Amino acid sequence: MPGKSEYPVQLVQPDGRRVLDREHAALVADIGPEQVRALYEDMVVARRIDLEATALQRQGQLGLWAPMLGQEAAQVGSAHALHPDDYVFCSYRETAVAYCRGVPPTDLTRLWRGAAHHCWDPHAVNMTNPNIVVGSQGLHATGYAFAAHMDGAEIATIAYFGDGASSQGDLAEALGFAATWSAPVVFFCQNNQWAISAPVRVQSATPIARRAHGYGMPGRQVDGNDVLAVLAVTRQAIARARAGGGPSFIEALTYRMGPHTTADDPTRYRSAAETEQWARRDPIDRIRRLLEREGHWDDAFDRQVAERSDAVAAAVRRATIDMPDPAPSELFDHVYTTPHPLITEQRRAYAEYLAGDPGGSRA
Ligand SMILES: Cc1ncc(C[n+]2csc(CCOP(=O)(O)OP(=O)(O)O)c2C)c(N)n1
Repeated sequence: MPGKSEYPVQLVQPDGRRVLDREHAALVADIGPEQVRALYEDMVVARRIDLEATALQRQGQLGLWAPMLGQEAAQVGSAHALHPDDYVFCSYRETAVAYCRGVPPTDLTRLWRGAAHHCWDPHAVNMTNPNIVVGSQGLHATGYAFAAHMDGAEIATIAYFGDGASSQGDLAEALGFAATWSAPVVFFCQNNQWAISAPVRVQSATPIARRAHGYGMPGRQVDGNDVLAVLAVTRQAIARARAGGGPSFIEALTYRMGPHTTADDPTRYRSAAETEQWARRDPIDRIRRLLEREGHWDDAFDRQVAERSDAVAAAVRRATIDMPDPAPSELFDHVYTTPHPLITEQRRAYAEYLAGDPGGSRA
């Protein structure tokens, strides 16, 4: 039997009823109806951006997209726990986190169109760009956090990664270092049950959060489709890190409702029954039910959120399609910070090739 502290923290049930958990409810005591509506709105807008980007890929406007459909509460809840001076180290799926950090929605698709080297300016929002190297962001977050700690800066970092990434050596190194050196980092695992076609049961024989204890840091599971519960546990972990208490580990139990990326077909490896079961725990429906039950839902609000989502999605679509194609030679601009003879030669040869003389004078 797991002890009480091993049950996933939950504050709102799928039907919208509150859970009696005074300890964690106290961490979000300041979140009244207006703030719940704001969390709801962020989840709806982020989902709309995500669906628009998926459609843009299907229409040939993006090379690839990694949908976060179903993971809105894990991302919006945790992002709202962060301070502006905290630093986010993400994977490739944190669209809702980026939106909550203040990334202009029109920047979110830039990299995925294959027409820019980055999506947004990381320094403007204290959040790295999409990172494809699975698990590496744990090391980056730990290094930044440790440096901040040595500088005496009272900030935290947060590393977002998936259940599959928890099997990477990079993560093990990051957890070990962060714990022994008390680095102010929060390891935020979105356990969305799948790493492409590999189910979570092949990643870990115990709940992933329990592994944190072996490294010497608190680890806690949370219902990742419950935005208030995620906000509560992330606030606790961020406060601990900022106060010098060291790292923590959060495992948010959620579900990737869509494909791994637009290049994937999940019907090849998982059942419709499983997906339907998780659809009944939809994070957005849950907060709508809470607002309805507690008398804070009305048609005007519903309309206002829908109109805002449509406007943001239209702006994302326009900006994506209007993105200018870069000059082919830009490919060589960011390889080294200073000129390099090999790159200079490659740039010259490529320009020659494009000019229709692939062999050039050496042919
Ligand atoms: C170091 C490394 N190994 C393998 C891959 C290929 N790869 C891309 S995504 C992925 C699965 C990651 O799953 P998970 O960490 O659970 O995150 P999710 O995609 O579910 O958000 C893999 C193996 C990679 N990008 N980087």
